[in-house]
Amino acid sequence: MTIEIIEKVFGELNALKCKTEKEVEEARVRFLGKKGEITALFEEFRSVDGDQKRAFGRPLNELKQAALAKIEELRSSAQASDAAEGSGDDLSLPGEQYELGSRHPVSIVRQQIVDIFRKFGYDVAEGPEIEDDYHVFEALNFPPNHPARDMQDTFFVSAGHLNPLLLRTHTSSVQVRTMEKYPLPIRVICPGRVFRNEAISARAHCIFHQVEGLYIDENVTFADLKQAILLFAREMFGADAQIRMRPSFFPFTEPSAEVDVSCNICHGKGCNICKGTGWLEILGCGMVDPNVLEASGIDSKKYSGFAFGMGIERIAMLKWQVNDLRHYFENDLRFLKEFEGATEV
Ligand code: 2U9
Repeated sequence: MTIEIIEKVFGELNALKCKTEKEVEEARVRFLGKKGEITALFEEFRSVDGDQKRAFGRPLNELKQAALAKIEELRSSAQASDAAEGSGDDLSLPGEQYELGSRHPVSIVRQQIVDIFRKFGYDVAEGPEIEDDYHVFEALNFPPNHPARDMQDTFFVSAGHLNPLLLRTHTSSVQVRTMEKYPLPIRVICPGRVFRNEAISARAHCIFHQVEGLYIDENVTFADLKQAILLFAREMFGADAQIRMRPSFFPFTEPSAEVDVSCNICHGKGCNICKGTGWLEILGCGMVDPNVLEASGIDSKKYSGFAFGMGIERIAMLKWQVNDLRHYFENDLRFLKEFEGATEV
């Protein structure tokens, strides 16, 4: 054993470079393994004469400590660069295909209706789905014994007191809140989800969506209502759409009407969509009952207004000839995929 040999191994150790963890392990075996260079020097040290042991013992121990530290240092930098280079997966392989969703037909039609009325200058308002009796019935001129106030027709959240909480049966409550809060004139549409205690069938569901509108100002007349509905029908169903009005009744409007649009399939000739009549019912409307205006603190001698309401699912069924309302709630991808890209008015 000579000091030169120990220094030579020191030199090799200092010059050591490793890129991967595998190379570090090879280096460890080369220096410190069972047959490693440093292990061999320790073997040789055993047979060194007693008086020489002092001269070699210390540098040998320093060499071993330096080797352990160097290997540790190389190992952590190799680990870091392996991690940065990734898992070794082939990144050029094609990625997994994710199926893209598309907008639900109810959302598409809701947006179309909202866009049309925004163009006419209406603001959009939303309100709570859990409402109180006052905003759903009382302020809208429903008499105390009206059937809609019955458990058979309305889902109650809390009953047994004067103003029970319930799931709104129409979005008219949002217009009532708008009248309470904002100054006149008011021109607002209220899209939203509504709830009725009904048996589910092809033509009815216990949850559906509405858009309702309200316009209040001085000198608003039935002629304004008719024009607004005609312009809406033409935007929604095509420039050649015709409308007709039939007298109807709602507690909150007087006079009231139901509106039909000329059938967009047979153009009035009569087909199985319009059941041979040439007309399709699209909405209800009327002049806001003076009692409704007064309940929200509006002077019914000075102001008048019109209101309308429509079911979004119904409009979508007419637009796309869907024959069963239940399709809208079942999330069957075969149905939903038919509306991919159907976003234009
Ligand atoms: C206020 C005053 C009046 C909203 C109106 C209708 C007529 C109507 C139905 C259509 C089908 C509901 O979805 S449906 O079942 N709606 O026929 N809605 S007038 O009248 C209002 C609203 C708010 C303050």
